[in-house]
Amino acid sequence: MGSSVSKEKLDILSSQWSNQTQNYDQSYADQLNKLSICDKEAIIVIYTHKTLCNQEINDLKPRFTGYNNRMELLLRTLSNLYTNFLNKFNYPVLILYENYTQNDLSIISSTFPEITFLFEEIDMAIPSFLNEEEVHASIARKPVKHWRNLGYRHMCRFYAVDIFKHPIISSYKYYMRIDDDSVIRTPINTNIFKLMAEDGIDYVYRVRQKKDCNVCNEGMNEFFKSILVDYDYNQHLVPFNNFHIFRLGSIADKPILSNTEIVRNIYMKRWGDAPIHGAYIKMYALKAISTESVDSLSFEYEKWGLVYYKAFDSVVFS
Ligand SMILES: Nc1nc2c(ncn2[C@@H]2O[C@H](COP(=O)(O)OP(=O)(O)O)[C@@H](O)[C@H]2O)c(=O)[nH]1
Ligand SMILES: [Mg+2]
Repeated sequence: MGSSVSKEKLDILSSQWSNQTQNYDQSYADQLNKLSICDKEAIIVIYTHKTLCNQEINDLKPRFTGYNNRMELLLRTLSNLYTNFLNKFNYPVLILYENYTQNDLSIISSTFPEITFLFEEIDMAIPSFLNEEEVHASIARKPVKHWRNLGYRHMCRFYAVDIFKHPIISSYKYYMRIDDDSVIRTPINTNIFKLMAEDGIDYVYRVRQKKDCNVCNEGMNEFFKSILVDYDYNQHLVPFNNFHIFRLGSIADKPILSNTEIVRNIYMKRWGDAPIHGAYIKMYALKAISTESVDSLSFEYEKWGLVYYKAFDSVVFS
């Protein structure tokens, strides 16, 4: 285990961060002190909520059939993550959660005693520079079925902006996102983070999206064009990023992260974090690689893709 974080340092970090979004309590400080933070290489991040997998969701996502709620999906995700990656490469897992009880968290940590967990309750609000009623009215419009809800917008904002200022995550060199419905199906025998360091890779994503929804991302092309003349949303990479790895040093100090238009449009126009990541990659010429699908396996694709992780010899879906 590494050295503990001083209370003073934690207070500074916490006050900075709670100005942004989150509040920390003492139990968080205690957990943090238990985390081995000696090795600042990488942390795994899972943003989750414990909603029910009801019939409607099962119809939309048949792979959820048999699961009662997303905590059950999360346990499956953790099981695969441990068996196929963490048991060889022991990185901490930060779970940002909503609607889980303390008992749920105990079940999660006792089911996986080998995993070093940090739990943090999500406490996001609509930013004060936005009009709450307008945000709710925009969400209620629902012009497409995947317009989603407020919680989904908080999640997009987290991955598009807030994550890079998170006091714990930002102290690591890399973070890996994996969703509660993502499954690593076969062993990853390579230390992905070391491989990225060796090859100077800034961003690893699941697979390229042909295009994202234009209804959701209204105005995004014009916005990024006003910053970057040759930006073209329809041309450049939009990654499926429900599994991705970011080298934090490649993005965390960039001025774009302070541009409130991004946050405004996530709430008002349902801009997605994936095309926003694509724009960052383009703007800052980040070296991004896909764990790209192999064409001959394309018959295995589900709606969102069963993806063969060529580079890491693994299969993930989410
Ligand atoms: N806390 C919280 N997490 C959410 C919410 N909506 C989605 N997520 C999480 O964000 C990730 C992506 O959501 P998902 O519903 O799988 O979206 P999709 O893969 O884009 O269809 C998952 O890990 C979800 O648990 C929400 O309202 N609250
Ligand atoms: Mg998903």
